[in-house]
Order: sequence, then C-alpha cells, then structure tokens
Amino acid sequence: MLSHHQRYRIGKDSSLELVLGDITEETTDAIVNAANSYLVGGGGVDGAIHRAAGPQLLAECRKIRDQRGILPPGQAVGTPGCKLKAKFVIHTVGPVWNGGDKNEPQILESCYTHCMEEAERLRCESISFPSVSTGAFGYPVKQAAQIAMRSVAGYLQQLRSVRLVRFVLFDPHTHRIYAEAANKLAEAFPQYKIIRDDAS
Ligand code: AR6
Repeated sequence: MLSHHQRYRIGKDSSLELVLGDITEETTDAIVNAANSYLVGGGGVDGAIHRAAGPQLLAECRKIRDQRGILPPGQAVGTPGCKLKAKFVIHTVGPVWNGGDKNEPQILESCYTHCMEEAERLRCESISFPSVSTGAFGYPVKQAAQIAMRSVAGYLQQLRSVRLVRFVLFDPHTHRIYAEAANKLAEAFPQYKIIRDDAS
C-alpha cells in the first residue's frame, strides 16, 4: 500500500512533500486557496478555508477586490491567515476545464508559479497547495498533477525564501495520482535533481 507521506529533495536545499490531509490544519507559513475570481468564498477547499479562518478572511478578500477588482484565472494574491495556523492564505483562481485547448494547462501552471512568487514576496519558507482546479472546476487529476509537479519542481530552485512545498491532497485517489506524477517527473527530468527522501 502507498504510504500517505512522500518526501523528495529538490536540488541542494529544497523539499517537496505530498501528504493526504486537510489543508486547513497546515502549519506551513502559507496555504493556498483554490478560490473564484470574486474572492467571495465558495464550496470545496475554499469553503473549508473560510470556515476555519473565520469571517475576517472574507473582509480581507473584500478589501483586495475593492482595491484591485476581480482576480483573473492564473493570478494569485495573499491575505493574512486570520484564525488559521498558517500566517497567510494565498488565493489563486484555477482554470475551469473546458476540453484542454482553452489555455487550461498554461493557466494552471501560472497559478502554481504566481502562488510561489507571492509566498516569496511574503518571505515564507513553506507553502502548502491543494489540488487546484480538480474539484468543482473539473480539471482531470492526472493532467493537473503533472502540471503541478513540473511547475513546482521547475520554479522552486529559482526561489530564495521558499524552501518547502507541500501538497495536501484530500482523498487517497488524488494523493496516489500526485505521487505517481512526482515519481515520473523525478525519472524523466534528471535536471530537476529530484531525489526520493523517505523510507516508503
Ligand atoms: N483540504 C485539502 N483539499 C481539499 C479540502 C481540504 N479541506 N477540501 C476539498 N479539497 P475545489 P476547484 C480538495 O472544488 O476545482 C469553489 O467553490 C478537493 O477534494 O475545492 O479549483 C471556489 O469558490 C479537490 O481535490 O476547487 C471556486 O468557485 C481540490 O481540493 C471553485 O470551487 C480542489 O477542489 C474552485 O474549484
């Protein structure tokens, strides 16, 4: 049986982890919210994060919307974590799956890189992601997992502050698909210097 925690070393001093769990309980400096463009909360992980963070999070989101308008797909913006253990919530809007030829892969990749850029700007050392777009937005998990792993592994080594990226996957199926994508990436792209670092 697949262990519920995979750890990989990337390059000299970065780590990638995959765990099965609830992102609202994460202790990383930042957690990522799979939000909508209006930043008004919603179902899925968005609803769970707003419930756990308390009403102040919605007030923070409203401030941002009033200042800069709606958040387009592929962009990311940080707010305080309010009642969460994480110091920040980084909100990103994934692509809605529409067959795959409407720039969905590029938009999804841009979600991951912009979130990491925002975490870097906020001087975070660690950030947790959910599986962006694979719930209500309908992105096929296998394709989304490949993009997530490649974007993170490719970008992590260019950052100074962010050293740990953790994926917190909510169900065993999604977790297994992400673990397979990470193992494949490690084999196929030696230039990313991804080394499996756990005993399982
Ligand atoms: N921790 C980690 N992952 C979770 C959690 C949790 N507590 N809860 C759900 N997931 P979704 P999307 C997983 O639908 O597809 C919202 O209404 C879930 O099982 O949350 O990007 C927003 O407001 C799935 O694997 O996000 C938007 O309108 C993954 O998170 C829209 O849904 C993403 O599913 C965004 O849709």
